[in-house]
Amino acid sequence: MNAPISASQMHALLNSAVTDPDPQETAEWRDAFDALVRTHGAQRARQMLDELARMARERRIGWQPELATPYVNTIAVDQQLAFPGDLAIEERLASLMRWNALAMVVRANHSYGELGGHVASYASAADLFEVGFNHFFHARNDQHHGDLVFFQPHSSPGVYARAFLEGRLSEDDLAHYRQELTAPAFTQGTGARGLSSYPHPYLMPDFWQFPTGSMGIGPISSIYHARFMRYLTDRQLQDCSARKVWGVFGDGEMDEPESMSALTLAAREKLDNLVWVVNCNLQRLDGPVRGNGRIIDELEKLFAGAGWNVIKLVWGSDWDGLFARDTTGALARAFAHTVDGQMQTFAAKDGRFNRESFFGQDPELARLAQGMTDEQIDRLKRGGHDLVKIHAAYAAAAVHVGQPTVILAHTKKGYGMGAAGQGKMTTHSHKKFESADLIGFRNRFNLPLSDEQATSLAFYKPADDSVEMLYLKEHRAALGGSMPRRETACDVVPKPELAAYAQFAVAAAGKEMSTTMAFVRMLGNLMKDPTLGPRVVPIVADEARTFGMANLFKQVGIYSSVGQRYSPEDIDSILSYREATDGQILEEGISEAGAIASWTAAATGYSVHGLAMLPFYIYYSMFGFQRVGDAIWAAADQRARGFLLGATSGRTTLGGEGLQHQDGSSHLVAATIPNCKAYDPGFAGEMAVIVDAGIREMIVEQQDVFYYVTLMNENYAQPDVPVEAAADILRGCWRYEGWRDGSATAVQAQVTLMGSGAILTEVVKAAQQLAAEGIAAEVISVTSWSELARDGQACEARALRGEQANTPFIAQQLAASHGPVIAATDYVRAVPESVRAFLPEGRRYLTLGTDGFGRSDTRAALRDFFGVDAASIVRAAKHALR
Ligand SMILES: Cc1ncc(C[n+]2csc(CCOP(=O)(O)OP(=O)(O)O)c2C)c(N)n1
Ligand SMILES: [Mg+2]
Repeated sequence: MNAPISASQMHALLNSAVTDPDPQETAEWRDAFDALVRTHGAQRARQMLDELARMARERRIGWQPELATPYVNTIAVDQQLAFPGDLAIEERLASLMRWNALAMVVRANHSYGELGGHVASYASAADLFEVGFNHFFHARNDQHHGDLVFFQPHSSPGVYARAFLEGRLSEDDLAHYRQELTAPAFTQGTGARGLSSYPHPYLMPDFWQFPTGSMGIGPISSIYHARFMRYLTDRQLQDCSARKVWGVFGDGEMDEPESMSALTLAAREKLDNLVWVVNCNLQRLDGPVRGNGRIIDELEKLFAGAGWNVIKLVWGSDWDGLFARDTTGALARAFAHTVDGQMQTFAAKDGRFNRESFFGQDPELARLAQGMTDEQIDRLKRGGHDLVKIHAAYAAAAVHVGQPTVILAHTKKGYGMGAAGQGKMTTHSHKKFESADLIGFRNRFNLPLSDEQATSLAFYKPADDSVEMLYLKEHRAALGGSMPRRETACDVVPKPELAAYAQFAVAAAGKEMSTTMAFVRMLGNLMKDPTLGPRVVPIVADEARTFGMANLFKQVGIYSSVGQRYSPEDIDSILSYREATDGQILEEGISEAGAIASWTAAATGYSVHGLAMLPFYIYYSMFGFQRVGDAIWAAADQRARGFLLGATSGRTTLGGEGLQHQDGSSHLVAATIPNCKAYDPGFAGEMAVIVDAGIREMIVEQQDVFYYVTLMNENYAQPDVPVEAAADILRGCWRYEGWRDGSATAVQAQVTLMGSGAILTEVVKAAQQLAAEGIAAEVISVTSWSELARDGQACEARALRGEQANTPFIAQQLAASHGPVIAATDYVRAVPESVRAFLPEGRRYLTLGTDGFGRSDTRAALRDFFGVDAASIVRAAKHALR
């Protein structure tokens, strides 16, 4: 509680809405309990309550303890750690951050009204950030691998403002907020750099670590990063025990399913290295988060129910005295009836209004406010704006053991924006400030600015030798230096030769297998490599058995922070289910959102931990780009390096599964992500060449790309893949000669058949059928439509720039043949259509695809239905030759 609240106050607080049929009896019970606490202490009281709860359950009286606590601070004044800083200096610093952040946004919009930007979010979060920066967020240095901090995206101007005072960004840089292209650094390579709208590691690779711009992705990502740090520690790859993950998120953001979906995982895994600060400014973009309720209460129940340690940070220090004087519990009663929509109105109005409307609702409240001026009432702080209270909450969270902590910080949206925006419905995007508003802001925060400086939105930086600057630098130095800071230095892990782990796939000699089987065998072999093996992170979302990976359970174990506390049912089997603290597989259960967050954590280990890891997340291809595409987009922003394996891929290969499982579009989406290299290999040997090249590119050459490879579950004879074809396979297509069975008769015409993945075998059958009918065909195995299209686009772009234009690779590959070209895939037609513009001139191009909904039937029936089977390809070829 803020002040040690008396028993009667608390009683009023808890029972304000309940009518008591026998107050005397109640009083007797209360007195008895009071006496128990007084004479035998809290431990005995808890024991007694447990006993009563047990009895209540026995008698089945239908009672459940409320998960909510009163609308006051969790940390009592007498438990509050003394503030270790200089409050006045920190308050001045916070005010400067507020000012520079505001000036940056408003200036950008004075120049170009279309640029956007936000003031109100940071205005509410500034103190939450500042306490972290001054006292808690540890940067990476020689002694400490660094904390991970997720910043609320719309508050990025505040983070830039701090980087400005710390000397990391210049005034000129701030003047290029949201002008990344017009900034001189973009065009000339030197000078002011543009500052990205939100935290984007892709755009500011030495600055931002974690992309949070898409609501919900930061929260879930932070949980899986915290869990991945445990994984690294338990597997003895890196000791992360001294590091924390801090995340500041919005209260509106908590409505995102991703924000909530892994709360129980965090509690189950006892992630006490994780602290969330939910900035409860009670508003989102359109209006109140819970106008008719209280978001803090709702979140408290939710997090407590999920097993988190909840710290409510509701009221600032000036309320301590009010609570202490409130002998009848009037404040508590009032809060219990005040919903957030009303609380927002109080935030938007002045002291006089609040005296009349809030304190005026009850004579007891009015009495409490008697000695205060309207100005003092106006300045009563909410907990999330009080540096002392925030520090106490963070300190308690930092030492809490056995649970993740959430701090529910009560703030005002647009804090200090005055009539221009504080608590206003429209404050989220408010960025037009009249001169009077700016002067008001200056006065409100005692900024050392003249009228002229305030109205001209001058940035302000104190002198280097001022107490503020010395304080700021000293505190950051003690915490390892500036943050956020993204680093990329990591060791190069040598890669085994392809032949050492995948010879069986490249020299398959006609052996029947599916590309999934081949992949799993390769993965098992790779994990045996003494150097690279331990860096491999296999990730599944409850589909390991589907993909034939059950043998890995025993071989490398499933990661569990507690080992295996049961004897598995299949203990006698050689493939038994084995959980272990040093287990290597991350089995995420049925959560593609969780699995992709896990993959992102591993795929960015090279940067976040300076430790290159090699994750392979294998899943139903339909539940990847379609299901968690935005999370993959964020991983791309975070410059992830790893493999995504879309298994049971395609729309017709996965026979019986039907509409919701059959994927015809993942390659279309994958193609839209610039640093994603997407491949749809038909042969095991092609797949091996691609995976091998990916490992080299990501782990050895340390390029910021990730690979998407589709795998099939259809068994067929796998040909040898010649070593000379490797380069073409990686560029996107190669001429496959192995299909010729010698049955060709006289040459009548020529046709080229292109196909990829699941449909390559149909293309081969079609070529053989055509050849048997005397129509000479050629087969081009396409391994990546998107790489071919990108190459074509690059050639075209060079030509448009007037540079030496080379021929697109696909045109080169087709140059040796003539006649029409037929392309068939298990994806929508837009996939093969993506290369149309880059074919040699004058060649007829017909594409076959699987547009529409999938359905369940046999592969043969499905391929016939979608028109991608051998017969359809033959028909198309003959049609084109007519
Ligand atoms: C997935 C997603 N949907 C919508 C948005 C647009 N958006 C940006 S901020 C915002 C409101 C944020 O409210 P809250 O989380 O409460 O943060 P506050 O600004 O109030 O601190 C919305 C809807 C987004 N960025 N991401
Ligand atoms: Mg909010």
